[in-house]
Amino acid sequence: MIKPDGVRRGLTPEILARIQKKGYRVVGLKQMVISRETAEAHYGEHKERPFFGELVSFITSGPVVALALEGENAIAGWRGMMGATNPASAVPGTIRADLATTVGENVTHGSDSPESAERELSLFFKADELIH
Ligand code: D4T
Repeated sequence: MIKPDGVRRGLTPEILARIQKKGYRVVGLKQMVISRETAEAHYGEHKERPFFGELVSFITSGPVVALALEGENAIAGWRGMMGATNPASAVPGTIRADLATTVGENVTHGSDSPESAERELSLFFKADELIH
């Protein structure tokens, strides 16, 4: 997902270009504003964390671009392309190192397991919206 900061800053084409150059297939792509209810479901695992409220406010603060990517080792590979959650610790060349400065607004999100990918994709896409 390209988060609202990334979309607001006009970084969508830059991020899509990185995905294309890497070689992942974009099987779903949708710009949308996430409802509070969907945001709370999406970030359910962080419910007890002190930053949960801010996280939900931020992710619903403007349009995001939801992406469904396919490719060999796409989950680990995309997380590698994003870099560490905190841009200050991210390795140069990663999206967060190159394009972000704060942990709260770190441009992109990626599912961290096949189970979370399945859960998250079903929050944002209907089955017939994906091209396989
Ligand atoms: P996401 O889920 O956005 O891909 O991020 P990560 O998988 O890299 O990181 P995470 O789950 O630990 O955090 C989710 C989300 O919360 C924001 N965040 C995180 C924050 O605002 N303050 C914090 O202290 C932390 C740890 C950033 C990403």
